[in-house]
Amino acid sequence: MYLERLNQKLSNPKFLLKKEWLIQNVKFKLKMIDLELSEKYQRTVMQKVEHRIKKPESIARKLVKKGYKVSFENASAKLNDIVGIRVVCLYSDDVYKIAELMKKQKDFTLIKEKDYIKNPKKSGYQSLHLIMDVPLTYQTTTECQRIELQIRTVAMDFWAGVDNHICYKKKPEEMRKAEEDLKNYSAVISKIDEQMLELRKKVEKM
Ligand code: 0O2
Repeated sequence: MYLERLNQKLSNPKFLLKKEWLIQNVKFKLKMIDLELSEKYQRTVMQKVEHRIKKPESIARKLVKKGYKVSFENASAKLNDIVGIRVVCLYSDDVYKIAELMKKQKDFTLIKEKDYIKNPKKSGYQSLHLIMDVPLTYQTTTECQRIELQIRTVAMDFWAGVDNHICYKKKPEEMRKAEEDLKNYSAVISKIDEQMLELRKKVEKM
């Protein structure tokens, strides 16, 4: 019944329109950043930008996991990633360039930064997360809406995709070996990212 009520509220047209507006607002900002960086460095910086609105079942699961009652109010107040936007780029230094420019946006407020590149998660997951509040103004009212922006390299994204498929949110015993392997591959990914960056820098000097 809780899930049904949550479902109803999450499929409300006004709710969905606001989320769509929020996504477009952030994507425009990212497009500006991409143009600025591409002009400055004379190469493509963002490889892809994608978004998703978290599904009701996933919201409910996350609320329960965090020890909250399943409700629309708790979802809005307690979860940072009902709207998630992901930017994927080639090189690890681009991740920080994009993040710096996002943090400079006067109308966006940085709530939390999680650097899982400098400090990967136990699983081996690497990505930079910016939790931000974005204002949406309609008539005389401004409402802040939260987003989770994930910025990472193609290699980190590849790793996360495989982890999502094989291990993440699945915890049976037989996954132990796969988890261990994935953790090792995360270190390999890190090394490759470093080498690709060195290679780019070498070529830039030529
Ligand atoms: P989904 O299905 O991608 O939406 P907090 O922000 O501290 O209140 P939260 O949101 O659990 O708590 O923070 P965390 O750990 O930073 O995770 C945020 C998101 O990062 C996750 O959202 C995943 O998208 C991604 N993530 C985190 N850890 C891993 C990991 O080990 N492997 C993979 N593949 N992705 C990870 P959701 O809601 O868990 O999942």
